[in-house]
Amino acid sequence: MYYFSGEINFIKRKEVKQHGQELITWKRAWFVFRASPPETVWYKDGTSGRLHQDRGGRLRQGSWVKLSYLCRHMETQKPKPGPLLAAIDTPDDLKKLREEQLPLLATELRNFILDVVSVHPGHLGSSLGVIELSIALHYIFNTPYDRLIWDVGHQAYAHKILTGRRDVFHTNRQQNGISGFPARNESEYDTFGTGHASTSISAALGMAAASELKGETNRHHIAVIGDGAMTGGMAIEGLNNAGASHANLLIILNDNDIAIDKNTGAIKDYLAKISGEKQEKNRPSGNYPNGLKDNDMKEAFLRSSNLFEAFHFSYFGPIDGNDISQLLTTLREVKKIEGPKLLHIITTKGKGFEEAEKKQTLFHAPGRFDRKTGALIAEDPENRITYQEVYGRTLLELAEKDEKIVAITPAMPSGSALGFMINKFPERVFDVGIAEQHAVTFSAGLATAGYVPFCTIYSTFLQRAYDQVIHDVALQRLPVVFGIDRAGLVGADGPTHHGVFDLAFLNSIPNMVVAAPINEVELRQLMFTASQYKEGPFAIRYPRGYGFMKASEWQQPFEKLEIGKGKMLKAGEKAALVCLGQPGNFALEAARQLEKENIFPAVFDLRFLKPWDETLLHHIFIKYNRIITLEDGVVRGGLGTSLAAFASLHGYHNKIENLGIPDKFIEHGSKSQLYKICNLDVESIKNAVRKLILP
Ligand SMILES: Cc1ncc(C[n+]2csc(CCOP(=O)(O)OP(=O)(O)O)c2C)c(N)n1
Repeated sequence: MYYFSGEINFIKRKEVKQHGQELITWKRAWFVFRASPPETVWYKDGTSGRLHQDRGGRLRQGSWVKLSYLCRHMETQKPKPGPLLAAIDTPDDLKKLREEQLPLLATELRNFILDVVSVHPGHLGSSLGVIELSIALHYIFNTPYDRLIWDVGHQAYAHKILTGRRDVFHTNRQQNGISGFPARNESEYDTFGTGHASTSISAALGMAAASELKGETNRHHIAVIGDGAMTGGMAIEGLNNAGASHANLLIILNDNDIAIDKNTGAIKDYLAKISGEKQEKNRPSGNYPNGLKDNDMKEAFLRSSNLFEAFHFSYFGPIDGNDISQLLTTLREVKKIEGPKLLHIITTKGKGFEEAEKKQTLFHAPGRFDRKTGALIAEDPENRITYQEVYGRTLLELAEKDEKIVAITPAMPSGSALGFMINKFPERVFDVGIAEQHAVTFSAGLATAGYVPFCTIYSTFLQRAYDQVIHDVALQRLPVVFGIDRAGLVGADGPTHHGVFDLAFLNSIPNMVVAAPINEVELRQLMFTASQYKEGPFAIRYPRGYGFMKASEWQQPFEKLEIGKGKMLKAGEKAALVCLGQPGNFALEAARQLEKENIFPAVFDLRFLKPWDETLLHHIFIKYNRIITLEDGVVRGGLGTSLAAFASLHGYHNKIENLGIPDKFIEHGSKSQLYKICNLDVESIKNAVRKLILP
């Protein structure tokens, strides 16, 4: 059985020829090769080929892939675990190790994670920081009977490797591979699916309440939550609820003093204070174990925290969370204590890899990097620029012209490229913590006072703030600009992070403008247009990563766009491709390629879902008998079903096909793989047009 899976880098431009004919040229190709041949090989330009396996199990040349070239790279893909780790398939195997062996196991785990993540990109620093904790928890507790929940879940790699996924860990975040986050359908050890922050306390409390109802008094429920996630509203709601209960709940506060970027807010300051100051030794109250032995442990147990005790939690710590023996001793004692309790541990994000410790933000999710030096291996952008950078740079330009422009981010300043504005106008950028609901209402407050807030939130996290968008912004027609980052399919982060619902959920809110740029210039023009719009909220959703234009082309002079106006991108006949946002580029390419088959679909870009261009829509329905809609969002409630409703309302009987995200959750994989699954890739669009047009 082969488990090859990963990425090949072609250092030089390479041409593969067959029968003297050039079939494909690339600089870089991705491949996925798993169990049963033949498997599809995907290339960056969206084309695919096939690999074959001969009877002896050796790969041989497929129709046009140069095998010797591929094999050389593929054989390096599967990492080898150290001897202790190689023997651990479940936590029962872990428990067979002696305590003295655990630090060595931690080293092996660290090396293994680094070997894999340096080649198959994923989250890194957070997992490196909790390796000792992961070992200690599975060593002391009886998982999966005892419930362990990882908040956000991006730090759960060691947990995954220790719970049966070592041999598939190198498939992490790839299509058909394991998820980058805990997922209930992947393992019984993943008791709760995570990806979004601050949910672990509520989920663990719910499980603890269920155990109480069932009389399972010996069952433990453990939520591991970072200092960043602890600032989220849900975490505080969970604390509030749990503190008034008798739940057998242990919260482990993993305090590494950083979120993705610098952590912000008063809780952060408070944690720093209680971590640093000499604590008073006489705790006023609490139910403490008697068997405390060494001085360190006594210290840990005798400390106090006003904040968590105000929530009726027994507070322990802070202790060194990268010290296995301290963790083991403390967890053994804490385990004996009933009711809600919180253990505060201090860890180092990126622990054990120098570059990751030094550059913690960069190594949160670094992409590919040199395993030895930590040097990042830059993606080859082919002289392109990301939408995020266009957004960040444009926002700065706008802010330079208008002092009322401010930016808001819920803990994602780097991800959303707000650094440009932070450098120049730090006082006009508000990082409000992992607090999307608050971010939206806070923006609404700024708007009431005449400011022009660019509330910049990833599409997937805006889901959290739906009521705030409706109640605090749209209902009051407050001119908040929503910069909806990473809209559409995001790729390897998978279903917890795909930004595919925003079109549908914003579409139904009155007073909203909802726009999606087809390219980088249009993003810029929409931002300019939105900055001058005073009638209510204006949402601009743009995709993750590189766009379609050359890096030198995006910075066009500002131009105000007519709100609600779409445009024709390509004239045609019989069929019309009606697009919203970046899928317009795929539609254009499909239409160009179809010309060779004498099929000439027209291509339209609506640009605005709301208000949309009714005049243009009537024109399309009258002129083109067959219509295909394309959107990088769920069809239900988005462009697709809205257009069908429009047809029905106006008595049109055109044949309509809707391409977009179907009514199911889309797994992780590369963006091009996922587009294909959703029939949004060029080939699928061509097929849809052929099917609709040909008799
Ligand atoms: C609701 C939500 N908002 C934003 C994010 C993006 N995000 C992922 S990890 C992270 C930082 C988490 O910090 P912390 O809890 O301290 O964990 P650490 O990475 O430091 O281990 C953020 C903001 C998210 N996952 N969910």
